Amino acid sequence: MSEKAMRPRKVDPLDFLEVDALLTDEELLIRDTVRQFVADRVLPDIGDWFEDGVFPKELAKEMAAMGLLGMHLDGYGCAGTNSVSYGLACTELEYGDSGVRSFVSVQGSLAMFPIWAFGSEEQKQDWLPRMAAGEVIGCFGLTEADSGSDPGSMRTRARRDGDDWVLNGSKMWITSGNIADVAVVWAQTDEGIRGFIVPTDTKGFTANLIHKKLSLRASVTSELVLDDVRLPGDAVLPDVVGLKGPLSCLNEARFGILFGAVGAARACYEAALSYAGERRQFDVPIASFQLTQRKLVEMLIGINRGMLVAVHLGRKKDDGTLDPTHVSFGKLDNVRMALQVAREARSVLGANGITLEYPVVRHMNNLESVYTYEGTNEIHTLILGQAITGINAFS
Ligand code: TGC
Ligand code: FAD
Repeated sequence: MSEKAMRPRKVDPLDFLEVDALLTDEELLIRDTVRQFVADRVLPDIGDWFEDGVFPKELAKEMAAMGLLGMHLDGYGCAGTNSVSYGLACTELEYGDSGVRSFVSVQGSLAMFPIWAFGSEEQKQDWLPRMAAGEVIGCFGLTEADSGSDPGSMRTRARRDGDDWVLNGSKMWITSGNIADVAVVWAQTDEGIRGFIVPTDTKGFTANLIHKKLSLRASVTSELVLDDVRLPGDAVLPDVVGLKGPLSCLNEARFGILFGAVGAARACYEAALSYAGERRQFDVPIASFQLTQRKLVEMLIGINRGMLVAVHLGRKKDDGTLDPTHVSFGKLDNVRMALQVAREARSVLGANGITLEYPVVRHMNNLESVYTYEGTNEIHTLILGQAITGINAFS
């Protein structure tokens, strides 16, 4: 066995464990392309978009042109990249803002994926190319005002009327609801929960914007109301019945989030590291205080650990060995880590940490939503608890 002596080397504070070395040239190229897009098109204006509470819809077509919508799906105009590349794109987008990553997650993983996985060939041909091109924007209606963590208790109902379906009910907290051209809506039927493709200009469909959010402000969040929405028989997704339909979509979106959260954390860490080197108190940079160094080191460890977990889970997804409980592990730990990093970074920036001049408080507030949506921290804890004990502790 040959042994190589370990020699001190210069480390990169921004890629401490050299996770980049685990990525292929193609993955790095995709990552760097999205990073440049975020630097050019998101970072200069995101503070204003957040303050004004707007998602700039024109970004949709630009991201489509880069192949980011339905990026990991094959065929139908989708880019068909591997899962690691999709994850890395999410990391870079969320470095910009969770709202931008949310838009891409919802479009690709929650609106396109169910059509791609459970739709008829006609539905796929009809919707997916236009959605990949950013011409049609989608949203995903699962949550209701009284059914969040427990979507199986949903009350939205679809009933047969001749060949048609008629939908009644409402959905709450729906990302992109007011800008969507099509909603994938999950509803109770006599056969169990089913998914419906609902063009948003259908009579009886309304989207109401949710105001006064202090988180994900650069993202559209809506209530959807379905009042006798009549759809043709072929609006139903034919290939899935039951809660496993929407839960399968969540696996995809949660996978993007476990990568994305590392990007938000990295933005906060970089801001804190740079600020700590420049800001002086007691005649020295605040980075020279042991207490500040400890904060920065905890951030460094969390981010590098999170990226290693993400790449490992991405490789498992690509080789077909990823289980939904692995995704829960990553979503739970990486989002929790990112929120801790954001809060620590906020304290390093002192008073400056509360303004939109820096990215930190924006990410911190956004991550409160990311912590809650796509399965709360508690729900993922119980999914993992059930996986290792065999005991269901949900009720
Ligand atoms: P349970 O009885 O355990 O399962 C019902 C059926 O589903 C199957 N299943 C899954 N299938 C695929 N993937 C998974 N991860 C699955 N987990 C379970 C299961 O095998 C069963 O199939 P079958 O054939 O026997 O019928 O279901 P439950 O009612 O006890 O619920 C389990 C629980 C609590 C884990 C689940 O409901 C849950 O994950 N709740 C959290 C809800 C949630 O995450 N909502 C997210 C809404 S979308 C959103 O937030 C978008 S944010 C925007 C953005 O992403 O940016
Ligand atoms: P609840 O389920 O009421 O939970 C409240 C608290 O109780 C939480 O701490 C929770 O962890 C805890 N709790 C619940 N059950 C248990 C249990 N069994 N054991 C222990 N603790 C428990 N939904 C969509 O369908 N589509 C979207 O596009 C979408 N976008 C969103 C965008 C934003 C900005 C936000 C904030 C939410 C979005 N959601 C969306 C909804 C999101 O998925 C839900 O908010 C989430 O699933 C939690 O549901 P809830 O808010 O009703 O909380």
